[in-house]
Amino acid sequence: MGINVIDTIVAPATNISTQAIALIRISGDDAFKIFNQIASKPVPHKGGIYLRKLYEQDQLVDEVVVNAYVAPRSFTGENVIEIACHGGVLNTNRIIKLILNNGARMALKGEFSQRSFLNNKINLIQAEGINDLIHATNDLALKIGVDNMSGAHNKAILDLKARVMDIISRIQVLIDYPEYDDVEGSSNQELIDALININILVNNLLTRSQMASKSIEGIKTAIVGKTNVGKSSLLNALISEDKAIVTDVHGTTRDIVEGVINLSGVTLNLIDTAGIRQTKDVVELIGIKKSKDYLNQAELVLFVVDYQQLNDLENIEIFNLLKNKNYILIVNKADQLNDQQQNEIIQKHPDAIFTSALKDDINQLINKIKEKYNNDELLKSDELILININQINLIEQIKLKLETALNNINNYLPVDIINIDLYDAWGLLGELTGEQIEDEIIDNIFRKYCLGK
Ligand SMILES: Nc1nc2c(ncn2[C@@H]2O[C@H](COP(=O)(O)OP(=O)(O)OP(=O)(O)O)[C@@H](O)[C@H]2O)c(=O)[nH]1
Ligand SMILES: [Mg+2]
Repeated sequence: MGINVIDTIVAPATNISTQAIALIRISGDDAFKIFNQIASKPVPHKGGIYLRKLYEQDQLVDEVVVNAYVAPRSFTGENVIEIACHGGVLNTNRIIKLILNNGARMALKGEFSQRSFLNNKINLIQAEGINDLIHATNDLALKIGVDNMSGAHNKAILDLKARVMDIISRIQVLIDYPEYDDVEGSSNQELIDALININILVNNLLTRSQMASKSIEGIKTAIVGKTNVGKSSLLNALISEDKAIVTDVHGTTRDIVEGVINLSGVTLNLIDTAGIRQTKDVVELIGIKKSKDYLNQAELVLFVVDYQQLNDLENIEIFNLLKNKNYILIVNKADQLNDQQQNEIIQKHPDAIFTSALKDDINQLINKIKEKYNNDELLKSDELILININQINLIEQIKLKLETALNNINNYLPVDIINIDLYDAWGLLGELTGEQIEDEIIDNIFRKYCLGK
């Protein structure tokens, strides 16, 4: 069962806080009727902007500006009244309560977008785009959100659907009219070629989407190294915050400290770990064990060393742990090194980069990370990119169905079997845009949105 879309709903579209103006949105058949019950003078049943006083019985509540939209010409496709009222917490809540008392129901999270979708104002990719836009934490997420919200790439999915349907119908002709075995475009080779082309498109979509999704969700990054080399200082410099405790005592960090850094095309989820060294301190040992666990789990390791002990036994042990890992070797405390010392290091470790966490000099590191996760292509891409887990799951399933179809056709399986997988792929494409999708799934998708959205 889907949500009840007959009710007229209300919700704040801005945070409820002390602010100049708050926005309250009413949507549904009775939007005008309900508003007019509390307004000094009715808002006429036509679009426009109106200044009105609101009353509770005879008592003045607020003076507000109203944006009125008549169905279907609104975001939700329903009658909509948007009230810009004065933004105090008490005031906003009082007006919402007044509207509730006059017959509206509180909207569920994301219900405005859901109604917009159900009324065919936007498709699911656009709805997800709006949500991505609101929650964007880096430029890439923002770009994808805007693109998808605007429907700029809807055509990509429609085009894929059309291509799959085209093959389905060519095969259907072969099934229905076996005597016409020379229908144009229906030879085995022609069907195979067409399918290969679709597979390439779907593969590219999946690769782009997975890369973008990973860069937005965040790369699991562990800051690892011996004690006192400046790991915690580096975390603080990266996130521009004094989050981790820094002292000149070896073994300062015992438990992990987390931080996030958003670069334009990539987000890193950072973990500062306890320095690795020989110790008898039980608490510290637990911390060191954790450090090694995080090192193993990390997708990127920032391996911090200082010049003096670069090649000692403990660092060699860490180098060994990093053998098959993606890591950056960071020589910190570079402010204490002269050019000759830096050159010596570069000769032995050409990939080493130099930082001074103390002086906030971490440019080399930032550039290295940007280089590693170069998402310029994605940032400039004018192709469809999808970043939500459920969307990426769907693309993976579509890919599998299309690959099965291609294998089957290559192995000369009967054409009606091939069409089963193609139909599945076509249906799954429809789920991406929300055409073929169950009410309950729709409900789940929209409940993760903000209230008032
Ligand atoms: N000169 C200089 N000192 C630094 C630099 N980075 C950190 N330090 C100092 O080195 C000492 C240790 O720094 P931390 O950041 O606590 O080192 P850590 O690697 O987290 O140490 P543990 O938590 O004990 O493993 C502190 O006194 C810092 O001020 C740097 O770039 N240059
Ligand atoms: Mg530390």
